[in-house]
Parts: sequence; structure tokens; C-alpha cells
Amino acid sequence: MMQVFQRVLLKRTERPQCIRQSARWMSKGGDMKSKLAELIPKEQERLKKIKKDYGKISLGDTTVDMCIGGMRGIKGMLWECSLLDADEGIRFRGLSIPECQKKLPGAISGGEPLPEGLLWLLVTGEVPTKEQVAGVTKDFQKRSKVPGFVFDVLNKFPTSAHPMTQLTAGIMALQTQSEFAKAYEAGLHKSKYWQPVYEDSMNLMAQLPEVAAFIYRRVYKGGKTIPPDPKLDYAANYAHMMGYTDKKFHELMRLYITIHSDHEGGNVSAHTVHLVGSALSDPYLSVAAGMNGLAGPLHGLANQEVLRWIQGVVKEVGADASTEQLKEFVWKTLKSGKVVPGYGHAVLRKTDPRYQCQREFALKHLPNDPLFKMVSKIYEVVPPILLETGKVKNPWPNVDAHSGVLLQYYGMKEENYYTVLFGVSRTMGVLAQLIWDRALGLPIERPKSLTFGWIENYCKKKAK
Ligand code: CMX
Repeated sequence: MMQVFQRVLLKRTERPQCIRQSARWMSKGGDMKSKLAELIPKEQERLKKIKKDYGKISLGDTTVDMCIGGMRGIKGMLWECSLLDADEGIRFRGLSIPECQKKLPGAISGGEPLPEGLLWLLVTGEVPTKEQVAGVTKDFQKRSKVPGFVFDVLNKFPTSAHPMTQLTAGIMALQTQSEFAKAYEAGLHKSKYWQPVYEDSMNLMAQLPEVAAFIYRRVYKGGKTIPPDPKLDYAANYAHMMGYTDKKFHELMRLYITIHSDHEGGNVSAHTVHLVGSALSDPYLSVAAGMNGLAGPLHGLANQEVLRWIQGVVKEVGADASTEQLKEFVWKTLKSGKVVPGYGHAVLRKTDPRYQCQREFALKHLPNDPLFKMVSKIYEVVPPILLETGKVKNPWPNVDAHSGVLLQYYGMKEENYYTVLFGVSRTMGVLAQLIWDRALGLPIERPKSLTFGWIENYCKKKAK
């Protein structure tokens, strides 16, 4: 990319504003941006070749069930940063969660990965060195100043507003700083869109923890905020700004942000960001839209629902409930027309490895916690019952079945806040991809919809 600028022969003062901006974006990007600039031309060529060589090859048939069943299994989106396998679970750029735990640098030896390292992996496809990860932490710190009016906007909300509503409002207030929106208006050439999208993405990721921590302190701690600590990494600093000083909680937050970041492109939050971004809505607008999807109880809000449901179990049948009592409770939930939160998945067909690694964390740090023991008992009881219903395709626990129990152990008992933690993490994964969406020049999304009549006529003709 640098060569492009070297080829621009105009004197600096004679260059149009958007080109001057491009040069500025390149120079202030830090290491990860230079790496990205190196990779983009190769990946653009790869995309061109795939389109040319394989463009007409079918990836499988779409059935009527898929069309009216939430597009389940339709291969209809490019998402480079991660891939989900129904049995094995998520791989981030080819690495499983245990591999990430082993290979990505941590804050302490043998500790959980730093989310900044995962971001590097998602963006570049390469495992970063410690120095590269430290560079991302530093870059985030430099970009982390949140404009004062964002807090004024949030202060106008009643504290009873759901934290996810406040998070989305905070992101929308940050949107006023969008470099992409400004550059687009100034007429930036589309080959350079990725640069201000990169800047917006890094700025949003850098500023989101303070916005999210502000919401936490405002809603649950009487509004007394805690300033950031520049000695801390991304996850630890977020925990610190919320008021958590326990080093083990900092480790949990590193793991939490790493594993919740990305889960390929089809889930509601990721797909929404990708879809909205495809209209060239800037990263703030795109992420705010995705957060509204994450706030749904069948998606990210399930983590809040799980803790409430477990507390309901304890309240009704006690922490030492027998298997029979637990079974009865599960059936009661199902018969009242509700789902068992934290169980089931649209793609996975085995226990979610994100559940598994949180269980391992619990076994290491809180093996005797009564609610952790309850989570383990629930694991024995729920899957056979869901199978017995005869309709649930995946009876196993997902990521949300475990996270709340870990958080409450360290004192974070405000379950309505849990989805905000998920949101801060998910922002990393979706923005890593959004940068690539613009770098590859992916087009506006526009799948075909059908009517009942069209489907009936088509199928009747086909049957003949
Ligand atoms: N409890 C009760 N019923 C469930 C169920 C559960 N945990 N999971 C699926 N079902 C039901 C569905 O509601 C559906 O019922 P109807 O046919 O009556 O509508 C039927 O089983 C078939 O659903 P499915 O094909 O197995 O699952 P879907 O792909 O449609 O939905 C999901 C996936 C996650 C929405 C669903 O399993 C669910 O509602 N789980 C509970 C909520 C939850 O934990 N969500 C978090 C998912 C992870 C995340 O995104 O964060």
C-alpha cells in the first residue's frame, strides 16, 4: 500500500484532501495496520482468482426448509476470520480454542491469551509475537479517550434502561467521530475505504471498554467511575474500570473476551454487522446494529437468562436439588413454552468448546462454588430431556451456559450486564472481518426473498 503513495507524484500541498488523509492513516496505523496493508493486495488477488476460477461452482442446493427456516446451513457469506464446525466448534483463523490458549501470548506465563493477540490473529491470520501484542495494547491506549458528550448522552438515560440499550446508545454517540463517514463524504476512492474503516474500528474497540465500564458504574455502583490504568492490558483495564482488582478476574476477562469475540459470520450479531456494513454504513453504525441483535434472548442475552434460570432453580428446589427435582424444573420450563437458556445451537451439534474451556477455568479456580456444582448437575440432566422432546437438534450447552456462574463467583452478580461483556468482545471479531469486507471490496448484500405463492408454484412445477 505504501508503494501506492510513493507513486503519487503530486506535492503534498497539491494533493486532494482524501489522499492527504490516506497518507496520515497509513502513518499513524501502528504495526498491525502495516501488516494488513501488506496482506491486502494478495488477498484481493486471491478473491479475484476464486471468482474467476470457481465463480459458477455450486456450493449446494437451497431447500424450501432452509428458505423458511432461518436460512439454516445456506452457504451465503464470505467470513475469513473464523470457521465453525458443527462437531468441533470454532476455529479462529484455523486455530481451535485450546490452540489459541497455547499459542497466543498471555499476560502471565501459562495464563489465558490476551484478546489483543486474538485480534492480531483475526486481522492478519498470523500468531503474533509478544511485542506485536504489546503494540496493539499501546495503540488501544493511545486511541482510548472517549469524548465527554458520550457520557452526557448516557447520563440522560434512566438507570433502569437495559445496559445493552445504553451500550448501543454509547456506540451511536461515538459514531459522530467516524473517520469513514467523513472520508466518504469528502470523496475517498473505494480502494482506500479499508483505511478509515480500520481507524474507526480500532478507535471503537479502544473506547468501548470505558463506555461499557461507565454504564456498569452508573447503573450498579452509584455512578462513581474509575479512571483507566495505562499499565494494564485491554481486558484487565476494562475489569479495573468496572471496579474489579482480583488478578484472577482479570484472567477470566482475558479468556472471556477472547472466546466470545468471533463465531463465524452467520450468527445474528456478526451477520448484522456484515450486512449493515455492506451498505457502507460506518463501523459504529454497523456495530450498533449488531449489538441490537446480540441483545436478543435467543442470542447474547441468553447469558443473562441462564444465571436467572439457575437462580430460579436454587430458589425453587435448593442448591442441593436432587436429579429428580432438577428434571421436574426443566420440564416445567419447557411446558411453560420457554427455552432452557444456554442449551442448543443453530450450528453446533456437540458441547460448545467455549463452554468446555470455561468449565476448565472453573475446575481450576472455583471447583467448590455451589453454583458451579449446579451448572455441572444441570449438564447431566438437561440434554436427555431436550432429546426427549424430539425436536431439539442440539441438546448440548453453548457458551452462555457457563459464563454467568464464573462472573458471579468474582462478585459480578448483576446479570443484566452480562451481555455488555459479550458485546465488548464480539465487537473485536466483527470489526476484524469488517476491515476485510472493505479491503476486499465486498458488495452490498442482497439475497433473494420469496413469497408463499412463488414457492408453491415453483414446487408444483418441479413436482410435475
Ligand atoms: N430449550 C427448549 N427448546 C429448544 C432449545 C432449548 N434450549 N433449543 C432448541 N429448542 C427448540 C426450538 O425452540 C425449536 O422449537 P419449535 O420447533 O417449537 O420452534 C426446536 O427446538 C428446534 O430448534 P433447533 O433447530 O434445535 O434450534 P434453532 O437453530 O432453531 O435455535 C437456539 C438455536 C440457540 C436459538 C436454540 O437452541 C435456543 O433457543 N436455545 C436457548 C437460548 C440460547 O441459549 N441461546 C444462546 C445461543 C448461543 C448464542 O448465540 O449466544
